[in-house]
Amino acid sequence: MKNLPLYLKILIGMVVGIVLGIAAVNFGFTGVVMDWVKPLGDIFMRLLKFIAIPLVTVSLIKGVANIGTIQTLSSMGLKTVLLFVFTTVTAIVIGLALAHFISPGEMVSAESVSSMQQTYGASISAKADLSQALAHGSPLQPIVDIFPENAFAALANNGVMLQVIFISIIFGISILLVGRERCKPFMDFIESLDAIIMKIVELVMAYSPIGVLALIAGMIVVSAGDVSLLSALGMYGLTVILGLAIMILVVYPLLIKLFTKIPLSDFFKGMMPVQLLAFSTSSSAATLPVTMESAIKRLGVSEKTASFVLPVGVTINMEGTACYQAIAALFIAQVLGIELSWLQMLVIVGTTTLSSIGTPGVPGGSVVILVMVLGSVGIPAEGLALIMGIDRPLDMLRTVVNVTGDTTVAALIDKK
Ligand code: DAS
Repeated sequence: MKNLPLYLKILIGMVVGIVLGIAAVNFGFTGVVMDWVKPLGDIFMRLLKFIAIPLVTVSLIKGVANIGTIQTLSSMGLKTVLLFVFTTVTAIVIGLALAHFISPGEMVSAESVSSMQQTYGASISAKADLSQALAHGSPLQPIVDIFPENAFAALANNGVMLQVIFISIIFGISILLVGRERCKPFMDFIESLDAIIMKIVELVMAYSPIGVLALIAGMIVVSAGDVSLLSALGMYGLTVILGLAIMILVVYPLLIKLFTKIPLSDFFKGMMPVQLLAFSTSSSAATLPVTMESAIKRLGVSEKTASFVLPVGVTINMEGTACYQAIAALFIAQVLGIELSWLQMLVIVGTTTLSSIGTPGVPGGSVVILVMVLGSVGIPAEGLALIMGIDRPLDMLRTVVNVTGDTTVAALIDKK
């Protein structure tokens, strides 16, 4: 068991949690699960929330500051960042639309949804905050609320994720304007803090099999053994796969067809080895050497463009991850019975675009960042336990989309 890969341990934890929850409901020891098992899941949620704000802050400051060290002000740099944002927002809109129309989370029975709401305190407060702000403040109140009155209070107070994002971005932009040289001591500090936080994420993820087991067992008991949760989870997985497939089979080929001279057959053939490696490693960073070689040798992208666009893409461009995070956020809201307003959907587009800039390419990185996306619209992060069990196969697929997106943008910049 010790040598099993983490994702398998999480999957086993999820299965054991489901069996334990169903057994507790059928054999009458739900109290034991709620008193002695569920708290282990609460600890896991606290650990994720504890590390989310430092991770978001450091990875966004780094992400924004690093954009500036790669001649963003050059025309290629600016075009590259704009194309990354365009393709990332496209992926998120596709994800939100699919999750909205398929509504995988609404397969959960109404009784389960209401009991989940009571237990997990579905903080509809976010919606209330937004509607209260709209009711009492000006329509721009939610925008005003993004600006912190006190940076330290904002970083300390878990609930104002949008203010944390604002602080991180304004810091990153200011580092660009002051100049990296003058900020070197601070950036060295940020780099080492980043390494420490990554290690903490690793330690937190080491506890995740227990955490997921405990959270899932608690959810099954709370929903009185209602297994519609599982069919909802299956439909969620299919929704993510559909969103990723649209990116790979429609969006990228369309962009290649419309704006480059690369024959689609060459594009698909050229991407095959890259996609296979991305699928098997689940890491865009590990795939980068093959992505570079394929872009240059098989797709005819110039070395100058490939060696600029692709390393940046691996760092700040993750369309597969962005599409998945949008679907996951909506799915969890649906399971917890939270109706999201269009304004909150817009906030998800914004935070998911930013989170995909800051998502570290470490196992579980996108799960911790998802805490930020959920937090930005007040969705309780407990729902993460539901999706973590099947995260690995979806991670493999979204990494394939990430590397294909990077290559497509490189080809567009090169106009080959
Ligand atoms: N595995 C990440 C990557 O390397 C994607 C993710 O975690 O969502 O692209």
